[in-house]
Amino acid sequence: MTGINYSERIPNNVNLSDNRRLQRALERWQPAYLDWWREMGPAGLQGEDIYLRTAISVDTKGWAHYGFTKMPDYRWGIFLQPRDGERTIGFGEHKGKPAWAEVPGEHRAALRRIIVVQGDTEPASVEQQRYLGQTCPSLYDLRSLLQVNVEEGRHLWAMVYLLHAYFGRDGREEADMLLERRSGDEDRPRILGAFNEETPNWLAFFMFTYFTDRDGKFQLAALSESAFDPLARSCRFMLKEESYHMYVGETGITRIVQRTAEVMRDHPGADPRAMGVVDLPTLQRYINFHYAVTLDLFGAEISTNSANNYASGLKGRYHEDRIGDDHVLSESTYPVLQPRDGRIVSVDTPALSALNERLRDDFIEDVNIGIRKWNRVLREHGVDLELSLPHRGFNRQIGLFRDVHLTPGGAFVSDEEWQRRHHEWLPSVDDQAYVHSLMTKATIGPGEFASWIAPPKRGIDKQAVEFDYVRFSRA
Ligand code: BYC
Ligand code: FE
Ligand code: FE
Repeated sequence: MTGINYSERIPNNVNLSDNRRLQRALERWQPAYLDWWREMGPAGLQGEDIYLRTAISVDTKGWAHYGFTKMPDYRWGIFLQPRDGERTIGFGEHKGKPAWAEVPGEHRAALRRIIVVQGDTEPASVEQQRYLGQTCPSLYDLRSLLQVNVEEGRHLWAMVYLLHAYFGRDGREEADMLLERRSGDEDRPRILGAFNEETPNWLAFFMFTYFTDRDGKFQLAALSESAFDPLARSCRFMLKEESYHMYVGETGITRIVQRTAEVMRDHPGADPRAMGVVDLPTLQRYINFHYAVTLDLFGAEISTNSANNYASGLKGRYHEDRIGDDHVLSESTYPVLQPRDGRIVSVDTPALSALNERLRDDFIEDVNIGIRKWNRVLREHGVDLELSLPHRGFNRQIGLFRDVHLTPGGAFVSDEEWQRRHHEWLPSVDDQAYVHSLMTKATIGPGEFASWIAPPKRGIDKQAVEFDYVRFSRA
C-alpha cells in the first residue's frame, strides 16, 4: 500500500491504528509539537493561507498535492518508503543478513543517538529561520521558506516516530527533549554547531539551504543504507523532500548572482552596493562562512564513532550499492588531508575511521556544481570575476584543522594575522549591516521582487511567477 491514510489524526502509511499504544503516545506528543510550532515556527504567518505541497502518497510519481493551507493545519505525518521485498544489509559485519525490523539491544544507544542528532537539526532550522518572513523578497520566496519550514517539521515527525516506536521510554523522553532545546539557547542549545548559528537574513537563508540542507542530503543518504530498516525507509522518503530545499538554495543564490551580474554589466565601474545589489566579495564571504560551518557537520576526519557505526551496520556510505569494494573496509585505506608542521599532507588512513571524511568529500563534489553554475551566470553577463569554495581547512571548529588558521586559499597564517585579517574572508559587521539594509521589509506585491534578486524562471506547480502564493487574511 503506497497511499497515505489521511482519515486519522496523524496521517501515516505505517498502519498506526493497529498499534493503539503507539498511536496514543504520538497523539500526546502532537499537541506539544503544535505548541512548539506556534511558539517557534514562522513568526506572524500562522493565520495566512499558503500554497503548500503535502505528501499524499509515497509513490515516486504524483506523490505531492498542492493547495492553500494555514500552517498549523498542515497534515504533518509519518511516511516511510514502502519495503521493496526482503532488504539485506549492504555493508559492515552483518553484510548479507536480512535488514533489521527491530533495534538490536547492543546497538540501541548508538542508534538512538544518531536519530536524536538527526531529529534535532530539523526543528533547529525552523527556529533559525523564524523571522525571515518579515523581510521576504517576494511572495514566491515567502512560500519557498514556509514550504521548507513545514517539511523540516515533518522530518522531525519522522525521527520522533522512530523514537516512540522503537526506543520505549527513553525514546519518548528524547522526543520530548527535541521540543525543549532551542537554537542558540545558552542553557539548552541544539546539538550540532551550525544549528545554533543565526540565519539572520535571506542571503544566509539561501546559503543555508544550499550548503547545510545538503549536509542533510548526504547524512540522510548514509542513513538510508542503515541495517535498521525503519530508519532507512524514513530517510529515503525524507530525501525526496530534501531535494526541494537544496533547489531553493541553489536557485536563490543563482538569482542573486544574476541580479548582481546584470547591474555590473549595465553599470561598469559602479559600486554594486550603491546600486542596491549584493556585491561579489560579500557573496564570497557568505560562501566561505556557510561552507566551513557545514563541513564541520560531518564530524572529525578520523572518528571511531563513524567506524563503529559502519561496522555495525547503522550508517553506510553515500550510494553504498554503487561502490565496487568489499563493503567491509577492514583492510582498505582512504586518503585524509591534514595539517602537519605548517604544511598540508595527505595521509592514508584506515578507511573505516575515515568515513566522515569520505562523506565530506562526496559533499564537496556536489557543492562544486552550484559554484560552476554561478560562475557561468557571471561569465554570460561579461563579468570577469569568479566565486570559489575556500580550502576545506578554512575556519574549521571540528576535526584536524581546528587548531590552525588557514586563508581561504589554504595558506597557513598566525593567530595574529588571522585576528587582523579574518574580516577579509568572513562576513564582517559591515557586510551584515549592508545585507540587512537591503532587506528591511517584506516585498509582497503581486509579481513584485526585491531589488537584489532576479525573479525565478518559473513558478511552483505550473503556477505563474506572479501567482499569489501567500494570501494574507488581513490584507
Ligand atoms: N557540532 O567522532 P565524531 C540536516 C561531536 S543536516 C557539535 O566526529 P561522529 C538538516 C560528536 O557528536 C544532517 N558536536 O562524531 C539540514 C561526538 O560527540 P560524542 C544532520 C559535534 O559521531 C538543514 C564528538 O564530537 N544529520 O538534516 O562520527 C536543515 C566526536 O566527533 C559536531 C546528522 O548529522 C558538530 N558539528 O559524527 C534541517 C546525522 N561534530 O558522541 C536539517 C546523524 C561532531 O563523543 N549524526 N560532534 O558526545 C551523525 O551521524 C554524527 O553524529 C555526526 C558526527 C556526523 C554529526
Ligand atoms: Fe530536514
Ligand atoms: Fe532540509
